[in-house]
Amino acid sequence: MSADPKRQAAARAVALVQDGMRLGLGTGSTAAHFVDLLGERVRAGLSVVGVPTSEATRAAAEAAGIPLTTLEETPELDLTVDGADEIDGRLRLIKGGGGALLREKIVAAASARMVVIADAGKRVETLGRFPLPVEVVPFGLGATRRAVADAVTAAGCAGELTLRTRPDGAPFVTDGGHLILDAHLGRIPDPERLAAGLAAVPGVVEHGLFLSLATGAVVAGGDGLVLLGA
Ligand code: ABF
Repeated sequence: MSADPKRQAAARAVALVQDGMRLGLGTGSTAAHFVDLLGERVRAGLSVVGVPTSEATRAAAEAAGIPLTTLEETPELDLTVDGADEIDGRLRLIKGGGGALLREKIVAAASARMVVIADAGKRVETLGRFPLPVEVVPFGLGATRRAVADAVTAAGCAGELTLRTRPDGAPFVTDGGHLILDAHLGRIPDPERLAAGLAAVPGVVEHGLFLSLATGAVVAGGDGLVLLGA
């Protein structure tokens, strides 16, 4: 077996895939291993269809020979396999470091099961060390930013909001044409409260707290493969 924990986790998740499944295909370097390994099984005769969560994953899945569909054609999925930036002991996640959180959340919510694949470094006691992405529409950015800051404070958190930029300094624009505010909070004592507060802000399209969405996780690293609910 591969020594790379991300690939180990992906390989374990590929074993959960059964013939005929409708799959959500995640984004990021761990999910890329899953797409690669799933492609091997498809080329060996496995029949599945997948909905990609980003243009990057669409390209990788097409290159791997995985048949693709859309949520218009296939609104209910059996299983989504995706990475995460943080995962706590209750399978609550921070996602969106790669900027694909909106499609990732839509696809996860359309899936009967969502299995997270990650290396052990992603496990945390308390969410929040990783900056929480908040996807916003460009219109009204200043006002939305103030409202997001108020929601953060009301949820008992503190920290800076930064507009995500590309390496050339231009604003990072998501696949949906939106911007991302990263909330550097350190710790999020009540993720449900913060999620509700952010969702109530006009101009916020989505945020990176994935709560009650993951049904299982495969975490690879120090202790070997650890399955949480998967
Ligand atoms: C996606 O990719 C994101 O939600 C998350 O931000 C990131 C994890 O990337 P990696 O697997 O490369 O650490 O799953």
